[in-house]
Order: sequence, then C-alpha cells, then structure tokens
Amino acid sequence: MMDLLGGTGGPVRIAGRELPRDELLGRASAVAAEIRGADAVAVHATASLETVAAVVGGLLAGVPVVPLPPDSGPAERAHILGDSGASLLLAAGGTERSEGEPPLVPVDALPHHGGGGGGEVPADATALILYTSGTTGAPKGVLISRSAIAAGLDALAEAWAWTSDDVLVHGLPLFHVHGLVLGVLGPLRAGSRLVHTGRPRPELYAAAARDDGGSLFFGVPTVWSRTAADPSTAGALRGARLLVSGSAPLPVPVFERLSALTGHRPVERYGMTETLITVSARADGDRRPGYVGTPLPGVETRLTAEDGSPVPPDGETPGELHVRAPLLFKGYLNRPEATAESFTPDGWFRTGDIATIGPDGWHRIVGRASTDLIKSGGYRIGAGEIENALLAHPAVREAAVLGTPHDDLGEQVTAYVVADGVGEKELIDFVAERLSVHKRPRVVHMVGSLPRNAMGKVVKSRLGEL
Ligand code: MCA
Ligand code: AMP
Repeated sequence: MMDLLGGTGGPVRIAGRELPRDELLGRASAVAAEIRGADAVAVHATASLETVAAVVGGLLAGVPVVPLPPDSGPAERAHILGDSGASLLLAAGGTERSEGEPPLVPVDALPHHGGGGGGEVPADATALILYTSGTTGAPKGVLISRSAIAAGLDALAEAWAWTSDDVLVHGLPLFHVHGLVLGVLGPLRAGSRLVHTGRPRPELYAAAARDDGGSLFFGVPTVWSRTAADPSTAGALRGARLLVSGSAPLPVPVFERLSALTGHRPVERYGMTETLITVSARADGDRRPGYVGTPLPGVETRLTAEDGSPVPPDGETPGELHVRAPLLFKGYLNRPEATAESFTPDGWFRTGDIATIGPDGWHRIVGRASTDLIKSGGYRIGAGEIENALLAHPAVREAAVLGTPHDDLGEQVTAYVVADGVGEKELIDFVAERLSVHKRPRVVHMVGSLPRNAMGKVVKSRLGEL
C-alpha cells in the first residue's frame, strides 16, 4: 500500500475525534485482515474515523471499496450494493443494516492488528468504485485504479506545492472524489495533517484556521459563497496558504469578495469522478476569476466541435472538452457500452463539459453538453434518476427535471410534474426518502401537461414557459 499512501505523517481528525497516523494504520490493518479476498466491500461513508479506517483497510487488502452515501434511501442503497457486488458492509458497530444487505463488519470493534501489509497489489487494481449520476438511469459505478489515484494526487501536490507541512481543512462528504480522494487520501499520501470539520460550514473552517493552523482549505463554491457572505468568518482565513474551490463553477463575484475578505485569490480546479482533477490554477501562478487553470502535469486536453472537428484554442470558440491522462478511470462497472461511448475512437475521454482554451492554455468551463446533468451544491445529479423516482409515486403521471439557477447552490433541482391529488412537499419528501437527500427537488411545479415535440419527447427548454 505504501505505493499509494505514505507510511508516516500527521494525525487525522474527523468531526472532533483524532487518531495519530500509526494508530489509524493499525485500525486499517485490522480491517484489511478481516476483508482480504473479498471481491468488493461497501463502506457506510459517514464523516468519521471509521470511514477512513475502512477505506484505508480496503487499500491495504487490495479490495475495491464502494463508499455508500450514508443518507442514501433504500432504492439508491440497494442499487449500489447490488450493482457493485459488495460482499461486506463496513461501518461503525451498531450501524443499522437492512434485511438482505451484506453482513456488517464493525470497523471500531475489530481486534488490533500488528500492521504489515498483505501481498503486493498491482498498480492497475481497482481501489475505489464511486457511484455517480449519468443523464439517464441509475448511477454508474466508476472504477478508479490505484495508479490513477497516485498520479492524480502527485499532480495536485506539484501544482499546489502541497507537502507534509500543510494542515488540510475541509468538511466535505467522504463518498466522492473531492472529499475522499483529494480530502483524505491526499493528506495520507502527502503526509500532511487532516482536520475534517464534520460538515463544510464556514464557521468550522474559521475555527480550524485559528486553532489548528489550517493552511490548505478545500470547498465547493456553495461553501465559499457562504464564507464570502460572512466577513468575520472569512477574515479568519487570512493566515491560510491556499483556498481551493472545485466541483462546480465558482461565481466571479464570490471569487472577488473572497479575495477581498481573506487576502487570497482562490485556486480553482476542474475535474470529474471519471478523470480525477485534470486542470487547475497553480500555487506559484496566476489565479483568474471565471477560469479553472491549465492542465496538470501528465494531462492533455483538446476541444472538439459537435461534428468532431478540432476547435482552435483561441480563448473564444467553445467546444466539448476531451482529456487524455494516466489518471482516468478504468471504465463503468458492468456497462461496457457506456464506457465505450464515453471515449472517442482515438482514445480521448469526452467530459460532456463545454469549454474554451486560450492560446496561453487557460481553460474556462462555459457549460455542459447536456441539460440532464445538474450540479447542485457541488453534487452531480442526473435528471433521469430524479424523474424515475418521481414516477415511482403512484399519483405521478409525468415528470421532467432540470437544473435552475440558485444563489446558494449554483443550480437547484426543479421538477415539473403532472399528477393527481399530491402536493409539492409530499413529492420532495418522497424523493428524499428513496434517494440521497441532496437529490430531492427543491421546487416542484404542478402542471397540466409537459411540452413535447412531434416525437413525443419532452422539450425541456420550454418548461420555463409553463
Ligand atoms: C432537508 N433535509 C431533509 C429533507 N430536506 N431530510 C429528509 N427529508 C427531507 N425532505 C436535511 C438534510 O438531511 C440535511 O440534514 C439538512 O436538511 C440540509 O440538507 P441540504 O440542503 O442538502 O444541505 P446544505 O447545507 O444545503 O448543503 C450544501 C452543501 C452540500 C453543504 C454545500 O451540498 C455539500 O456537502 N456539497 C458537497 C458536494 C461534494 O462534495 N461534491 C463533490 C463531488 P443534516 O444537516 O443532518 O445533514 S466530486 C467532484 O465534483 C469532482 C471530482 C470535483 O471536481 O471535485
Ligand atoms: P463529478 O463527477 O461529481 O465530480 O462532477 C463533475 C462535473 O463537475 C464536471 O463535469 C463539471 O461539469 C463540474 N465541475 C467540476 N469542477 C468544476 C469547476 N471548477 N468549474 C466548473 N465545473 C466544474
């Protein structure tokens, strides 16, 4: 495992509980001993030391880890557990497990283990299976190899001058690339101390800056926009080294206000679950509001027009962003067609994001190719998954979902529904109970019918007229 994570480094603190590095590795070794040989294990991914010990245990044992969002409702949970084939569920002892789910391994109640890895694990072995939304259907499992994680973290360490002297602070969820790969495996590889605040709340970041010497701060734009709205909290971040924003576009006014209040021009970076982080501003370079930076070491990018022809890097003409890099995913689990469709015949990954690239290599993300992928609070949400959840309600006859602008979340999930005898709140709660709570529509419009074209397909661009 030492190919992936450093053996030494600062302690890890999550939501107020801290473990020295060697003790954390001891707990992870105990997990590894318990799960070795399994095809895949699921982790009930609360923001906790148990989650970190479970994930690191999976890496030690060479067993693919499937983080389960802890608030995912029964439909989403059953899909992830069934699709991934996870044979064990790792969680703190006492965690509820439903009928039919894999047996629970109580991460905090295992006999202590002397440490020591198992055998060598190949670099291209799958380390993580992360479930993420597509435009239609249920979430897909993204297979991320050990070598991709190592390459991705080393590229970031270089770009951000991230070393063992840093104290990383964030409070992001531990079931996505941002919070888990960058936010937990990052400090474990770099050797830096981690202070995870439990929730990504500005006042908790400010406290970690004051009390723990936080130097490197990670947030999604919603977190930075809430920070920028609170001058005294923002002021506490003046002593930091680097404020990093990603997972969704950082609005230019938030960039400007954060700079004025903290004295730091934030570093913006761009990535995807499938590609890890590919483009970023640098610690030793310029930071431009509205731009996500230049490709990380080892990453190639290009823009392509709808007809497949190349788009010039003139800083103005938009095209679909394609990437090629050693840090790309291995494919979608059980979905060879979806994997094949996501690559061009000449081997580039189609991000689905529309971008411009300047002659100086600076990238700007200007939109998405599909309106069916929504980014709300930094979470990626597929319209189709929410439409299916709404259609599962017996009173709903038709449903269409899209993202609409939202000051705090960037976009919010907005639903248009044709239904009999059911109210907005009941439908919001219905989705929140079946899927992760963050996927619930924030607004539901009850309408008489949906606008459709001659083929009978819903014309989402006309929903706003209703
Ligand atoms: C609300 N709640 C409900 C309901 N409504 N519970 C049950 N039923 C309902 N109908 C509860 C929630 O459970 C939660 O409780 C509380 O109300 C607030 O929920 P929510 O509105 O979701 O929270 P928020 O504060 O508005 O969330 C904003 C946030 C969050 C904190 C910014 O969106 C967030 O954590 N985003 C991070 C996403 C992220 O990490 N993305 C990275 C993807 P309670 O308070 O008890 O929980 S990786 C990626 O994108 C790439 C690689 C990249 O580039 O990074
Ligand atoms: P996910 O797979 O959840 O990581 O979501 C990936 C998507 O997030 C990308 O395809 C982009 O649409 C969006 N994204 C991530 N970082 C940024 C950024 N800095 N600016 C704009 N969009 C971003």
